[in-house]
Amino acid sequence: MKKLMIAAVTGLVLSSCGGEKKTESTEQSTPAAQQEATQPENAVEEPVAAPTSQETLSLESNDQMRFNKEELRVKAGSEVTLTLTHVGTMGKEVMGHNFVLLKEGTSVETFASQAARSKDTGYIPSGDVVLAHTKLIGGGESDTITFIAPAKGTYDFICSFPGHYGLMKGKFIVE
Ligand SMILES: [Cu+2]
Repeated sequence: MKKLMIAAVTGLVLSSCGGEKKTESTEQSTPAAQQEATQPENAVEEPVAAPTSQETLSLESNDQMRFNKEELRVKAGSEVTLTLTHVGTMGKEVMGHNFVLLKEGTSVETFASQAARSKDTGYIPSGDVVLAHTKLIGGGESDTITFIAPAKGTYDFICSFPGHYGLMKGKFIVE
């Protein structure tokens, strides 16, 4: 098949006169390749809310009740994959951690006090102020979540285990 096509192209080139014609002839002799090239363009129009890019974030938490980052940055519209790791050894009953991303303008203090009363749901209270969260993990564990970055802005993230948000907090910046 390849040999046949090369022969066809060579034939066309030989029958034409200029070097410029060579590329033209190649294009004309491969209509199938051209059709394939147009297919991905059509497919792109279908998923309207497709993420514009991928972001991978990793965040550590420890037995000293700390995250290793106070700031996380992503691009608006990107699909974010975040992994929270507990690098300590203490169990989640005494030193449990999670990552909770809050809607812009949420009072961290008010949310944290609601969260502290929501032990049965991993300290995630019901309501609509949580944009994304991991599960509660103990030493040696990790949890990975994927979510679409919210609109441009600065958001608070905390660990909602009782008493942790004072130290375990940071800014999630979408730009
Ligand atoms: Cu914590």
